[in-house]
Amino acid sequence: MIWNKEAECMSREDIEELQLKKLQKVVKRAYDNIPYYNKKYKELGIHPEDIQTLKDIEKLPFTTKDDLRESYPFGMFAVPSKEIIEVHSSSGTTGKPVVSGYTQKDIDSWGEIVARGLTMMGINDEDIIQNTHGYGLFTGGFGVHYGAHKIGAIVIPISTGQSRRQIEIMKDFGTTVMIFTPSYGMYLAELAKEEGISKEDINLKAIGFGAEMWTSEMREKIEDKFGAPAYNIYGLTELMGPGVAVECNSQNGLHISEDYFYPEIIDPKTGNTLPENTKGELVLTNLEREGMPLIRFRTKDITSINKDICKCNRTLARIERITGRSDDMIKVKGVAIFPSQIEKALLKINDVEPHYQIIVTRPHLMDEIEVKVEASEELFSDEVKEMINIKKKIEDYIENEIGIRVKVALVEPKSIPRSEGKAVRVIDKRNLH
Ligand code: DLL
Repeated sequence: MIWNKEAECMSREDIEELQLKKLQKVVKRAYDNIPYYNKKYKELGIHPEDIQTLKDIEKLPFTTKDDLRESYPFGMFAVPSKEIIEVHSSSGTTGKPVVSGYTQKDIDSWGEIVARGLTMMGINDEDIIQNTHGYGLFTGGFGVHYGAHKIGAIVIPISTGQSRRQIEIMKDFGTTVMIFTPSYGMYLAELAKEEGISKEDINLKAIGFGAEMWTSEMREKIEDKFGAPAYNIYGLTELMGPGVAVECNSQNGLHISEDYFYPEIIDPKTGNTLPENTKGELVLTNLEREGMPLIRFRTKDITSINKDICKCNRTLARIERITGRSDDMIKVKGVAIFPSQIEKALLKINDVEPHYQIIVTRPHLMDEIEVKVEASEELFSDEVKEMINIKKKIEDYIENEIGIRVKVALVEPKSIPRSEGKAVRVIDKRNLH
């Protein structure tokens, strides 16, 4: 099933024609109504009429999270506040949070893109969706909720937390779809095991997961523990929330709703646009947004774009699973490290759980990194000798993945704090910001 065949299966030519029209309109709207864009474009001598082709977007400057912070809270709104009916805000691990404002039309658009995504995962009006994303300033809860309503499914707005209750409800209500962050999914799987509930006791058809980075090994574990395929949901508060891009049942990239967002990939260092199928930083432009249209927003997320027609017949371009951030890289001894690489190494080892934390310190002007990893119950009750062997093995595997040796500390099972939203993987104690 395709939710909106007309929009999701257009020819490339038609998509581009539509995008150009929308781009011209949105640039003019931003220029006329948002002081930030007006000032910036005037300073650079840019006028909305300069956009004659899609490529002309490259003439426009980028918008960054810092620009949004400077306009905190409502400075980027393009409409009078009486037209804004809802606001959300990012979790903001660094600095002031970013606020996003929506008009009624924006909320409808949001429902539409999530409805497309849920349909891609094979979900329909017969399904029961347990939405564990937080309902609040975080976009996850409400975004999925609007989409679920649009397709007419039953949504259980349980939100995050009450974790044992989540398991009970899954079983009692006959949940067919779970929506969670990968780290919360892993936690729920662990609790289900404790409660003696197996995947056969529940009847899941699909899992929608996103909001944080994960590895393909993590997906395999989740699919195995819950006995259902898991589909990737991508989004960000600034542009809308979940649903900007969603994976279809081919599980081979996430379809981006190109009639709502114009995607580009740039070299994060030079800002130059990169060709299709090349990895770089994703830059997004809102094509439809009324409340807060952003133009060339630097997401810092590393991915690539593929415009081939998908097996599912959708023509909407696909972005590859996000594999890193152009800014969360930890540099230790000059080596760039991504948490996902450490995760990958850990998932290859049986005696540890994929619950980990990376602690970065700078004790003597030199960066040091320690990876805390939870031992499995079995290993923990074993002899010290066995623990030492495993610790060495983990150090070897990580070294193999990232090229340098890091200290590993095996910690007690369940001692690393569980997250209900995004896991805190890196604790940077260097005070570099
Ligand atoms: O995390 C929106 C969302 C909610 C997406 C629920 C999916 C499900 P923010 O809190 O603003 O919004 O965080 C956005 O999270 O720039 C990425 O770095 C990361 N992110 C989001 N989805 C994925 C994903 C929501 N599927 C930031 N894979 C983004 C990897 C993701 N990273």
